[in-house]
Amino acid sequence: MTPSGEELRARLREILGADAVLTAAADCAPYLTDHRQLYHGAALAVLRPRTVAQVSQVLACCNAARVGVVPHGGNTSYCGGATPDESGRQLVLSLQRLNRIRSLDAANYSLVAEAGCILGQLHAAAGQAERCLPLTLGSQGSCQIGGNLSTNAGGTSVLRYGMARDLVLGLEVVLPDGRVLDALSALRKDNTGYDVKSLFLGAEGTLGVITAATLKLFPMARDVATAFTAVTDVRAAVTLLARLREATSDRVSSFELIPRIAVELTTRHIPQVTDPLDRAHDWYVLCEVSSSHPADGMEELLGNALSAALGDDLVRDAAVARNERERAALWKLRESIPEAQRKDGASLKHDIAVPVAALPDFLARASAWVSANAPQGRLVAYGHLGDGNLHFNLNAAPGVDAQRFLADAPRVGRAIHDLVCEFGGSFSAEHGIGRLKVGELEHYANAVELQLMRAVKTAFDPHGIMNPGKVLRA
Ligand code: 2HG
Ligand code: ZN
Repeated sequence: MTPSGEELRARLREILGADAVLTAAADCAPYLTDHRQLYHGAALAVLRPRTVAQVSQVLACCNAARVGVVPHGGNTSYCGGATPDESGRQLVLSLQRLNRIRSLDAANYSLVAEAGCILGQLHAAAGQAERCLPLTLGSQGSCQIGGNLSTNAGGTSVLRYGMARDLVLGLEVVLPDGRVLDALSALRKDNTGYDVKSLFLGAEGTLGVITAATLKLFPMARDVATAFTAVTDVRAAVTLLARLREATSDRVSSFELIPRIAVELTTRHIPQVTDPLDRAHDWYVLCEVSSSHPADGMEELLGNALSAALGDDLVRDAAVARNERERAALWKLRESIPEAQRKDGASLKHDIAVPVAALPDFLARASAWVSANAPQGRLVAYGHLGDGNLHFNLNAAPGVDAQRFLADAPRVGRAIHDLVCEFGGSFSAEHGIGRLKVGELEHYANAVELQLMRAVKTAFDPHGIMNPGKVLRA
């Protein structure tokens, strides 16, 4: 017999202790709305376990009761992946109290962290051991590693170090029936059958709950050079990227495309952000090259490559950071673009990827479509040119009604995504599917892929309790 909400809560209090089962509206509120305020859910309770054993008992209990469980990390998802639905019948499972760094092995270049560790906290721990964890996200002060791995987060270092999935050596996962998969290996080589753990990376909590991970570390960057560069156009930016890779022995760690409007929005809305250059240009690149050798001449290599590009009319101007403060200011401009967009008003977001070389043609075609078919939006297209991932976003033009603008999201999104598809690209490069893009996945994934995804879901979670309605519709 299905237990009532009150019976279930009583059982969960027995497992977790009363203080770890939140039910008061004010306590639960922060867990019920997503970062973009797209969804406002309800929940039977918010659970805050302290141990893996407790997570295991909670899932076994919910599996038996057929109650949906929504894993919740730092709540920085762009697709509503960590927000419960409106039924009030689901439970939110916060991982924030599982926040220990279990070990760090400098010689093996690895660390083992629990899901609730804040990404920035892991950066600091790696740094203390003279190592680097290269996953770099604007939200690193609050996002949690469990969420980063569950969504296979990207960020600004992907071109050199890969996505979150590429940084994982091992995982510990609690399965929906309560079993614990201990695959916390620290091996670089392990060819022993199917790579089961990799299925949880990017699964957004729909197959189980990641409770800990072994992550790869790298040598610390000790010679870093950063430049904010005005480029002639987007094609010139793509050429510049290849040149920098060649000139630096492939040590480009970030290569971010920034349009003029993003400089205008950040300087207007974000305190202390200023335009690094004297004159306005249409397109910029924030690029960073780095080496673990403290005197590898990174600044000289970057400077020489930029001077040559200036002579070849790829680059119009550049500001090279002279110290850490200037470097931080350049990164602040880039990282506060989403915040500036939010302060400017309603926006439609398209987290797309195409092959890097196709970006200029894609941008030209997609921008022409927007001018002709969505004049109520102002294009704010920026992002990770180095790996082909663009945030092809639109902000409501001044005077445009926000609700009407947002209501047009499906039409605009479908047109942009159709074009992405034509270019062999992805409609969700780094933000995942969550609840927002379930329909797009059904539309664009090929039939065989979808069948396999459903088969995996059924095999891992036969009663459909894990993050119901996310990634795949029930
Ligand atoms: C970024 O690259 C984030 O800044 C957010 O992925 C992008 O707001 C966005 O669309
Ligand atoms: Zn991004």
